[in-house]
Amino acid sequence: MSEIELYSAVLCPFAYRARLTLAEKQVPFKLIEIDLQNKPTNFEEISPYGLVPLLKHGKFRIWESAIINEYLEESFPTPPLLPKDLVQRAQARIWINFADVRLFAATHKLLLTLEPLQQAEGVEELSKYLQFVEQEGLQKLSAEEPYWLGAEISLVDLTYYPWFEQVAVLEHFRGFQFPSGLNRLKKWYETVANRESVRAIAKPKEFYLKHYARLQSSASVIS
Ligand SMILES: N[C@@H](CCC(=O)N[C@@H](CS)C(=O)NCC(=O)O)C(=O)O
Repeated sequence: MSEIELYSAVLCPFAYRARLTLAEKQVPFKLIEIDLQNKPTNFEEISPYGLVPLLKHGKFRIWESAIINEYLEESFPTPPLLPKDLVQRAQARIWINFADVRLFAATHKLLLTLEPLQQAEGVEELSKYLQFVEQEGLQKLSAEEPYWLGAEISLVDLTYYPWFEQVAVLEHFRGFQFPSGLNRLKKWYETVANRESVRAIAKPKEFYLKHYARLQSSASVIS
């Protein structure tokens, strides 16, 4: 039996982060797919918040995707997915935090509303965050290099990538338009999308649109 188990859901961008980290580190693990519309009755005994991802390592349980990824980084240090330099490490954490408290939080809010004015505000907020990512993040940290922090892939790339893979859902169901001119961001996306770890599990736009068809007439979150 595999020592590591990951409770996951195919549509969950947070679980996707952990899957990518495990793949990049080539850590073997057992994937346990949870149907979030129909969770096992005892799921909260396994995952205290009732959420995926949940990582089991032997008898220990870790939850919250950003913390799971840091745990994996510390438990399986090769290849490193955080810079050694302390300032760069802090920068990596700033961007991982930005993903959670700004980009993913605004996305959550947008998916939870059917009200046109609130949708327009949500769309505006997301555009602002993407512009900030382009100018403050990628342009300054890695203008000429492939990944977010420079030459090497890091947890920052793996944290953001799943959001971009699902952006068609926001475009189709919530009227989001990817801001024009974010050329560094587009190039970054193509680079990460080409990683073997991503190609092994990436899903096409049609997959997400089909599975989120309910968003047409209901307010929901990515799950
Ligand atoms: N902050 C959490 C978010 C996890 C999360 O929201 N997971 C969603 C799926 S994407 C979930 O399990 N939803 C089930 C529910 O709300 O009942 C993380 O980063 O791990």
